[in-house]
Parts: sequence; structure tokens; C-alpha cells
Amino acid sequence: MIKACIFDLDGVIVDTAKYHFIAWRKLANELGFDFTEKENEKLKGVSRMGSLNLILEWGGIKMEEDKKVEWATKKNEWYKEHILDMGEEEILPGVRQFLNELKAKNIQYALGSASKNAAAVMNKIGLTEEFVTIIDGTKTTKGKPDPQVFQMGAEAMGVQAEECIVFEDAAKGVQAALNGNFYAVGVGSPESLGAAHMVISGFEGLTFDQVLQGIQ
Ligand code: B16
Ligand code: MG
Repeated sequence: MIKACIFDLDGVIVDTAKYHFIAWRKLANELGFDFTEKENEKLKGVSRMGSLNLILEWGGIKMEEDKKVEWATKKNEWYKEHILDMGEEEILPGVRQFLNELKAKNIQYALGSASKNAAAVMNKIGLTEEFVTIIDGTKTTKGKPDPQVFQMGAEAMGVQAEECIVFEDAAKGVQAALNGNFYAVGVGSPESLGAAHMVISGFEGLTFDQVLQGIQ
């Protein structure tokens, strides 16, 4: 019996992945190299410092820890410039309707994101109040694929992992859900998210019953 859902933020509720990409690319360019959108896929669901380490590796750059913190801070400032203007209109198609359906069916929902900017983004798009809890990168100590972020969400809602569906756009996030015994719905392409119980291209036209059938 499914009693709750946990949503990832970037790439599931809003497309902030494009803003992360612009900001990381600016950082790479300032350091004298570039990386592709395909490589960017590998950064989804990965923490800020984890992402920086990967990017520096792609550019063949070694850096002292204090410099890394400086560059990560710069990237975050650039990223924050992009989220400043965000509003309700950036909620991805179908998400609002899907949340309404959950509400009508008394299914609780929480946020499970790696981002330390999640609370700010949720405020901007006006969704904070209706989520039971917002678990984000400021509250967790272990990154995806560790299930900690989703376990904390389930605990706050008073449900077991087996009673909860996680929606994720990152392969690492799907893995985190599976590692914690949650049902996983991948949001994106089956090539990268095939491990999930079900893969959807997005929420447009999607009903909760379709998800319940799809995860069986
Ligand atoms: P920040 P999610 C993740 O959010 C993003 O997918 C990932 O690209 C980003 O590096 C990470 O948050 C950390 O974000 O720098 O804002 O703390 O997909 O788990 O909602
Ligand atoms: Mg994501």
C-alpha cells in the first residue's frame, strides 16, 4: 500500500539542471576548458563539491582544497543569479496537477534533494507549504546513491520505504531509492534510468493510478 511520495527537485519538479550546467560551464571556461551536455548528465544528483571534483578531473586540473571551495562558491553565486527570477511558471508540466491528485487522495509528499539551494527554489516556486518536509543538502551527511535523503523524508512522514515512491531524474538518485528499498520512478530516458521500477518522460497527463500500475 503506497502512502507517500518523495520528489527530487532538480530535473523532476523544475528544470534547474540547465542553470547548474550554465554555471558549471562558466567555471570550466574560466579555467580554460569546456565540457559537453552529455558529461553534464553525470553531475545530476551529485553534490556541489562532488560535481566540482568531477569537472576538474575532466579538465585535467589539480587544485588545493581552499581554492576548490573558492571556485565552488563562485559557481554557486552564478547559479543563484539564475534562480533569483524563478517563479511558479517554472514548475514542470503536469507536476502541479499530479500534486493536486496526491492531495485529493491523501497521499503525503516530501522533497528529497541533494541541493543546498532547494529551500530557496521551493520558496520561489511557491511549493514549500504543501510539502510535509524538505530534506536537502543542508540536512544530509551522505550523498546519493546513499538512501539517507529519502529515509529522512520517509521518517518525517511516518511511513516505511516500501510504502513510498521516489521520483528521480538521476541514475544515482534512482539507485539511492532502490538501495533504501523504496519504489523508484525514473523521470527521463530509460537508457540511463532503466534500473527504476518505472520510467516516465514527465508528469504531463500522468495519473497516480498509472504510476501504481507501472511500479508493480
Ligand atoms: P547545490 P537534486 C542536485 O539536486 C543537482 O541535480 C546537482 O546537479 C547539484 O550539483 C546538486 O543538487 C547540488 O546542488 O550546488 O545547489 O547544493 O537533483 O538532488 O534535486
Ligand atoms: Mg535531480
